[in-house]
Amino acid sequence: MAALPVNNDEVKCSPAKKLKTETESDSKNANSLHDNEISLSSFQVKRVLQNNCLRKQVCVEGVFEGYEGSTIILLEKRNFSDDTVSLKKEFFNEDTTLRKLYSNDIYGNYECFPVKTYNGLNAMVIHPATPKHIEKFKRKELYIVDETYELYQKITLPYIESSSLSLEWVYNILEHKAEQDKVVYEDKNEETGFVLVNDLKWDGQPNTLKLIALPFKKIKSMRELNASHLPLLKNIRDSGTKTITEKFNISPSQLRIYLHYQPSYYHLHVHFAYLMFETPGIYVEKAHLLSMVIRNIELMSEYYTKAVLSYVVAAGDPLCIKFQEEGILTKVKSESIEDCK
Ligand code: G7M
Repeated sequence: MAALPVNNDEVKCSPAKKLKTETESDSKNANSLHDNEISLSSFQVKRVLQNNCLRKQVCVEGVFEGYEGSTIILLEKRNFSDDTVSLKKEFFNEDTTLRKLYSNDIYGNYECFPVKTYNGLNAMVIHPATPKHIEKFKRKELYIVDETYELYQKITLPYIESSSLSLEWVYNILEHKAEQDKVVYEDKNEETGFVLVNDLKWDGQPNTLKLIALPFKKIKSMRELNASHLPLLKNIRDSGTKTITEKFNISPSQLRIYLHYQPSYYHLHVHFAYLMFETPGIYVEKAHLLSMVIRNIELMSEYYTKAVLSYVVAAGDPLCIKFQEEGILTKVKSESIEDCK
C-alpha cells in the first residue's frame, strides 16, 4: 500500500492558507485509502473517541498499517426493516436462534446472533483525519451559548472564516463531480435554485428518510438570512416537499424540515427528514424549522441579525474556547469520557 502524505499544516499556516491546504489535501488523499478494499485487521485502535449507547455507535481513532496519519472509524448498528417480508428473511429464518440468558415468570432474556449477511454495521472511515476531525468526534462536556448578533460578529464569524471544515464535498455535488446518483432534484437558478440530495447518513430506508437541500447561492448560515432569501427558502420548501411526495410518497406534513445553527458545514443547507424518525440533531438547541425561519423573516427582514440564537458548544472546540476566553462561558467541570453509565 502506498504511504500517504501527513497533514502537518494545522499548526503552521495562516487561517486562509490552512483552509485551502486542508481542502486540497482532503481531495488528494481521499482517493488513496478509499480506493482499496479495507481490511480492519491492519487497523490499530489508539483510543475510543466516544461510545454512544443511545445511538449504538462507537468511534475510534487509530492507524492503518502502511498508511500515514490518523484514521477515524465510526461504527454504527443498523436500523431494522419495518416490513414483515424483510424481517422474516433477515431474522426469522432457520439459521437464527435465540440463546437463553435467563427467564423470570413470563419474561425471558435471550441473545440473538443473526446470520452474517444481515448483521452488518454501518462504518464511516475518515483518513487522514485532521486534529479538527478528531476533536469533532470526541465526546466532551457541553455548554449552552446565547449568541447575540454582536457575539456572532466578534467571535463566531471570525471562527467560521478561519477554521471551519472544508466545503469541498458540497461543491462536488453542486458542480456534478460527486454523488450524482444520489441527487433527487435540481433547480439550476443561481438565486433560488438548489440540489436535493440523499444525506450521507441515510441508509435508504423510507422510515429513516433524510435528504439535504444545498443552494447554489453561497450563504454561510441562518445568521445571514434576510427577506432577499425568501424566494430561495420558499422554493426549497415547495419544490423539496413536492419532490419527496412524488418520489417517496411522504406528505409535506410528515416531514421535519429544518436548518441547524450551528451547522457543521458553513454552506447553508436545509434538512428534510421523515417526521417519525427521531434523527440526531433535532433538539431545540440546534434545529430551526424552515417554516419558522421563513415566518420570522417575513415578520422582520433583519430578524436573524437581531435574534439571540442559542446553541450548544463542546469543551475543547475552538468556538467554546473563544467564548470561554471572552468570559461568556465559565468552565466548572472537567471533561468526562464516560458515555454509557
Ligand atoms: O450539521 P449540519 O447541519 O452541518 O449537517 C450537515 C449534513 O450534511 C449532515 O446531515 C451530514 O450527514 C451531511 N453530509 C456531510 N457530508 C460530508 C456529506 C457528504 O459528503 N455527502 C452528503 N450527501 N451529505 C453529507
